[in-house]
Amino acid sequence: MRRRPKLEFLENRTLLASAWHNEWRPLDIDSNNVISAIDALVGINRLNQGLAGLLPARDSASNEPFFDTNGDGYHDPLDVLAVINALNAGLQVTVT
Ligand SMILES: [Ca+2]
Ligand SMILES: [Ca+2]
Repeated sequence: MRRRPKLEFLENRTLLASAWHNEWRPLDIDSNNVISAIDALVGINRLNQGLAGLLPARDSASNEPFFDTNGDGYHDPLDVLAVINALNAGLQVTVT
């Protein structure tokens, strides 16, 4: 039996990855290869500017910090809390 080729449409997919998420070092907000209090501070400063919420589109050439530590597309206190919790747990990491 010979089958005729036919075109099938795939369902729409939503890309869940956030461009504001540091894929290799999620808690390294300022992307300097060290997870430190500065990462928390950078995140807190943005929240204090009233910029919490859905993150805008990010220019691929942007060198802005990776505010979205949990990769959900939003910048909110949970992103900063993840850094603070890691630091409180004694995790100050230098990534080589
Ligand atoms: Ca850092
Ligand atoms: Ca987030």
